[in-house]
Amino acid sequence: MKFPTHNKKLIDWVNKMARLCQPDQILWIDGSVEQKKKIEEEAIAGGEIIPLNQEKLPGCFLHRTAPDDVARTEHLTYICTKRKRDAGPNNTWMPPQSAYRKARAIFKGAMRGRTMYVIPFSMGPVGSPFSKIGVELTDSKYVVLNMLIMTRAGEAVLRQLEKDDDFTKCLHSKADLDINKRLILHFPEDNAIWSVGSGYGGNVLLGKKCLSLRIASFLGKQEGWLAEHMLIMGIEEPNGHIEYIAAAFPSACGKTNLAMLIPPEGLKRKGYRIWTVGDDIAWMRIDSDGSLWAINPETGFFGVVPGTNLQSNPNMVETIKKDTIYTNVLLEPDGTVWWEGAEGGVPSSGIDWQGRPWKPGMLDNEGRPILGAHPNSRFTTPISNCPSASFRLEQHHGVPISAIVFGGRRQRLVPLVYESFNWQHGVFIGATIASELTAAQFGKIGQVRRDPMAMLPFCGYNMADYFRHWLEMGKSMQKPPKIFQVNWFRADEKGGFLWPGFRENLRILEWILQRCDNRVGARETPLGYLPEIADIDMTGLALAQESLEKLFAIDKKGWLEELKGIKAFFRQFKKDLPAELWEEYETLHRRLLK
Ligand code: GTP
Ligand code: SPV
Ligand code: MN
Repeated sequence: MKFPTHNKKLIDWVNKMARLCQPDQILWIDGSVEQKKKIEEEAIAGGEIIPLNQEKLPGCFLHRTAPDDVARTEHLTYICTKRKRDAGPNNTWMPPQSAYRKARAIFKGAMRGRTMYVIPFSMGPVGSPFSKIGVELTDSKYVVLNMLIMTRAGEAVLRQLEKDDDFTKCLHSKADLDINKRLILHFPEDNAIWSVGSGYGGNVLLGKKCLSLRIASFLGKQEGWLAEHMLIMGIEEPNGHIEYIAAAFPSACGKTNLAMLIPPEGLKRKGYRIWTVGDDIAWMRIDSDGSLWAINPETGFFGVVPGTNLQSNPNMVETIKKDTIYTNVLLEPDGTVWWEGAEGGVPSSGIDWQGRPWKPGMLDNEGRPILGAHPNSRFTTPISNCPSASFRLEQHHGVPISAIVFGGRRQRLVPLVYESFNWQHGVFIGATIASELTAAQFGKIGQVRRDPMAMLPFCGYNMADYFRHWLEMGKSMQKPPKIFQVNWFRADEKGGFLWPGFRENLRILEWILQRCDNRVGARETPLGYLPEIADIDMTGLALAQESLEKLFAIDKKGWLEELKGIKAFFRQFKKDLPAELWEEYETLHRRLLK
């Protein structure tokens, strides 16, 4: 066949993988509108996607995954380094040899009767010093259509590969979507990813978590930069000045919602405006000015659908009206879609996310309501359609970061916001955040687990080395960003949220920015700097004084308990854990006992 590239490494690899998977044909994705249309038509004909009402939702489609393939399967996700030590205690490890052998048996002939698509893609603007190139081979049209939204894919990337033949080799096949033959394998030392047996987002859009976090974090350690599970947003102040922050929260803990918030009524008079750079991944490097700069390597949002409405996220409601692929939501009779927590009323009937007739109030065998949309149903939508999209998305050097924010979902203990004493203490805070599990990962919802920097499922190497890398990055900067922790999810005794969250979170971001340029004081506590309640602008928010006090209360006994969990977590790393983190642990312990 004729190849649209001269890159011999690429041609040889495509041929080799085709011999393994045995597709009927190979098609190179060029990024053209015509080719995309053709693939859409074929995907419709084959039932892989359902076109939605094109008058109300132009360019939108619905896709349903298998009922056991609706979230990332962390227990089937492996880091395959030669030495087990290099994957660390928090990753599931398999030696590369046996991983390749196991997977090869599943990939063998898996694409028979199918087309193998070759998707050349760039994470980050093509040609930027931040960017990395990948090539994904897949037998899924759904993956192709999603990758065209989430990444810069096609011709321009192939041209870039003529100059520089370094790329991440990404192989994916749905095979027979059997959970017992599902493997998501990362080979950081070979710059390769093999994923088989799944059709769900994070498992198969290999540019996302697999390349941009697991492989990229490994590369970042070697090359001196950071790949993080963070949103990036710009906050424009009334004088026109824009400050950028990056924030890491675990899956389904509010990154997308925060990244594009609209200021609350009470703060409108101040004239703030939010610019969205990214909602999930940040690549950050130290630029020639000695400060930290970030890009979002993606071009789309793969966001949680349920709960998206005009109250929670008006910018997203606008964004997903066109050019959007919906996965696992309810189909209404008029060809539109619905989900729990959508705008407007509940439809009187529809087809649920599993393709079954649905009516409100239906119960399953155990008497629980049958949901119209899966709790982890998702939309894939271009950032360029978002009304708050930053004008700096294509800039090759990204945006300068003033503050780094860590957060989790904690009903108790963690205050609404506090600031670290310094970078090292900030790294300790990031390394010890914990969160309650959500529907974004298989597991028991609500259970608290430690999720350092929200990277537990995404760090492609030993987390002890990752912490050391964070400490070193801080030393290499002239003016490192300040580090904060937030918790939007603190609850009262009945489990109700004490803080209204969503757009009201801007009030906390305002305090954070004021701290960044020393415009406001703070209270020194054992945990770090806490705000004086009076310094947070509460105009237009009727929050009982009692709730406010609870939001900032420090439960010393509770924290001493928490330290036990932290100790157990740190101990897993044995001698590899940087001494600085034990030092922070000890000083926090002492401060709490005082
Ligand atoms: P991933 O895409 O999985 O990485 O998730 P994410 O971090 O982008 O989470 P997202 O913004 O999609 O929010 C997930 C859930 O958290 C939604 O159901 C929201 O309703 C809820 N949520 C977001 N922000 C807030 C908040 O400030 N307060 C409360 N109580 N809930 C929130
Ligand atoms: C997450 O789970 O953090 C996501 C969704 O952003 S997925 O791409 O499936 O990982
Ligand atoms: Mn995420």
